[in-house]
Amino acid sequence: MPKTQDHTHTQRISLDHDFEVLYEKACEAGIETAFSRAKQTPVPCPFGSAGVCCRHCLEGPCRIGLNGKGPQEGICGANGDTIVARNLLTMMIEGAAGHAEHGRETALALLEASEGHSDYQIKGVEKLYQVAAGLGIETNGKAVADIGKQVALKALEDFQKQAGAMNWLTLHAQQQSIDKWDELGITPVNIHLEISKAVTRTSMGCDADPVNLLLGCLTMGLVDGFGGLHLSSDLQDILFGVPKLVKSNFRLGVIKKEMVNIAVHGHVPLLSEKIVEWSRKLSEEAKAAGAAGINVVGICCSGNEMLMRHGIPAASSFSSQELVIVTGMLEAMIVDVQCIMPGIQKVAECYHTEIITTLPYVKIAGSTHVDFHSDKADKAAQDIVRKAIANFPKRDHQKITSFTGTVEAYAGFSNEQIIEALSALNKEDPLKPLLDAISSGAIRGVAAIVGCTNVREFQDWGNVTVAKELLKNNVLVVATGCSAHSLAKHNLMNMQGLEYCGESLRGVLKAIGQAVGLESLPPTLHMGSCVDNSRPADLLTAVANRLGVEVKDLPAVGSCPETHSPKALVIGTYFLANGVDVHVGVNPQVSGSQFVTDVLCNGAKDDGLNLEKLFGGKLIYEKDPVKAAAILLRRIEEKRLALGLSSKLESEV
Ligand code: BF8
Ligand code: SF4
Repeated sequence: MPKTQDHTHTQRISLDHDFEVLYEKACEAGIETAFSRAKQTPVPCPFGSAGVCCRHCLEGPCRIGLNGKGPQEGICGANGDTIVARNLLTMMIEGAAGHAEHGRETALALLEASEGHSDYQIKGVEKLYQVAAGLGIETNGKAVADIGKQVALKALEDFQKQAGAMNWLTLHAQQQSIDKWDELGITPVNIHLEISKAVTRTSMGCDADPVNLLLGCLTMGLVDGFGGLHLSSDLQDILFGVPKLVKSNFRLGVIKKEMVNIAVHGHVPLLSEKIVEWSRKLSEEAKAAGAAGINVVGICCSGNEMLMRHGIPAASSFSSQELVIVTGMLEAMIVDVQCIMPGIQKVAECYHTEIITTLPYVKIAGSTHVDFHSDKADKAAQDIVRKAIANFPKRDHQKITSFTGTVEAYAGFSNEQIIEALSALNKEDPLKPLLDAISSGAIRGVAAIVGCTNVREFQDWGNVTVAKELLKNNVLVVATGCSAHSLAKHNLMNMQGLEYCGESLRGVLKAIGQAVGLESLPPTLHMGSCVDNSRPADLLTAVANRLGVEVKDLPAVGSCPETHSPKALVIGTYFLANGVDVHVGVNPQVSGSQFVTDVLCNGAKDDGLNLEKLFGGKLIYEKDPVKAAAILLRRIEEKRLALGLSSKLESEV
């Protein structure tokens, strides 16, 4: 295992050996993948990396000279601070828009299901009542469909209201936070309005105040958190049910040689839910084609969604998505939106794999397109599954590489599931056992390891290393997104991984697990996809409310060691606006402005705007996962000390 992320001296691309085998196979066959393309451009552009390249008008592109050398202003007079802050906001907009669109599609699907002209039904009735109550919707004597419609309309209102705060923000945020956001003028009114305003302010000749632009970033963080994450998770739970504890498998052995293999890839579970359903219903047709049945596997966050609710096994996180095709055993890869590499099509053309896009605004040249709408979802899913079955006989058996190894993993840790498990220890006050463990120091704090894998990083290494360091030091770790794939593949979501936990954490995990009939809870808890970062946020809010403090006061941190997507940056900004420290392991592209770096990263100072002073947490950029974990552990101990809990820093005071 390498000690650092430097893998340039070797062909190594992943801690997961199976992908290294496939990468070698692809290289030998002359098939290009993101990993080989990354090696062809080993050094990213230094100006883009520092965030000082501006393309906001046709005077440019302009770039600010690095280290004070060369031009320090663009042609219009925008300086480095403005350009860096503006570029950061542009990334935030991109991330928030993706999540907001996810939320809007889900809201429309709930509306159509409630009105009875859709192929979906409401499965999470209890969650529907809970969300309706939170929104102040009268439920007495009303039919489920009626309540569903009211909830969907409230969600859609968050895309159009012109005054007040977003419904989903008041539904989930602590009042103290809302007061702070109001005072700063950053509380979002409606999702589309804020995105449109932010696009306007980043365009040439508009907002040129780096402070104001950074406040705009925080608004985008709130849009993302409430309008993207919370709204999507809530409505998905209402439509498809709240995730419960499931056991499944990770790694490439989940792809079965004798089966028709279908990968679901992307994010919005509307599509993948139907693919899973119809794969089960059409298994006889697969048998008639000579296969043993149909096997659905997950990639990226669609994989997480299907794992959480159906126990569907997971084949790959983001960075190795193309290599799944190189197994030669994938009949179809069905994609919807976000984090889908265009490169999958060229790789698929070397095999019998059919790439099927499903959204009118996300197509890939050369791939098959099947339009997917909630009122014709069954028909589209049947068509897609039948295309996969038809591809099974087209396999080239010379090109197959199969794997047998899988790793067992537990998932399905919604807050409802966590509370249910804790209730087995204390029915009246389920959070108490968790709070007691934190107060006593048996659990030092809580960390959410979230986000991506990144082609330029040694896959899984950062995610797994940060997790192991935190576990060893008795921090409770929850995970979402592609980082959850990393942790699961390396035994951190099954009982084998308990050996990485410190003794007191292991004791708590065992006590809770045994109360619900398991040997233990797994070392890290899989809470879902990236939009499900709403779940750790809700958990922290529940703990803070129960303790009578603010989320910012809790010994809690977020970490995204292998950051790839602007979505991860904007999720991080949502947590920063709530006062939670956020670590990124990949350059956030702000180093071209000392001012922006200071505001985001440099701790509470006496003068000027500063994230930590305003909200209570800061951005931590550290590439080395061991050092990053040490910084996070110290932040946890600082917050324990401030809360009056036992702290390892007491002797320093
Ligand atoms: O939304 S973790 S690489 S797949 S951005 Fe993308 Fe990052 Fe994976 Fe899911 Ni999230
Ligand atoms: Fe250059 Fe200003 Fe145009 Fe950006 S907006 S490209 S800095 S002139």
